[in-house]
Amino acid sequence: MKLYYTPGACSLSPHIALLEAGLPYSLCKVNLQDKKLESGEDFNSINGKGYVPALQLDDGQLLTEGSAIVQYIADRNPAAGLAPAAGSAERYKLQEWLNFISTEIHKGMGSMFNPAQTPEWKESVKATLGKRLDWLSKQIEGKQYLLGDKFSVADGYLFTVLNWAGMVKFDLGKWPVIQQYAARVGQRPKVVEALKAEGLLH
Ligand SMILES: N[C@@H](CCC(=O)N[C@@H](CS)C(=O)NCC(=O)O)C(=O)O
Repeated sequence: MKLYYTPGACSLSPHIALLEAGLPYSLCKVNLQDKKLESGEDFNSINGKGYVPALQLDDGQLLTEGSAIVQYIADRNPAAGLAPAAGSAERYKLQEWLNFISTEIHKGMGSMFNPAQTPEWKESVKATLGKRLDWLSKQIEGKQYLLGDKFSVADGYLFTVLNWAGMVKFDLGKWPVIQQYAARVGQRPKVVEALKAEGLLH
């Protein structure tokens, strides 16, 4: 498998999943400014959506959308326990989490990187994110991970988007439970390995 990624972007989530799953993979860096690979090749010609993550499967197919990609990775090595079995009630809970992270956290947090965002727009995004984090904090309280005691691909994804808070000056201080959760996930050896590989930790 080959993961098209950009350091620190949401592609960190499948990068973490690949390491946690212990699967062989290679990385291919994408410059999101000019949509070029390091080879100079046009990324748009590989993924017409023009965004990361994208995972090239061993049969050559391209899989996009982070939530689908991390489930694909988890299912390649069920023994790693990164996702409940497909079809189980727990698997739908995982999908519920992935969708929540994608639409309610990722997109709001990600919008704050947009230089065209007006101060009013930013305030409105922060207010909505605040409501989501109020709720999220109550869900995480007393738990190690989103699904309970076991780390899943949803944790790698949530960690990835919470990790942007500092970069976009969104203070998580109001949610100590979420800060402790992010620190817990961030200490996992495979998460540290992914951060180092992307040049985000030294
Ligand atoms: N719907 C996609 C969104 C992925 C996404 O937002 N990727 C960002 C980086 S975090 C990106 O590549 N943005 C560049 C662009 O849209 O041109 C997913 O869930 O995987």
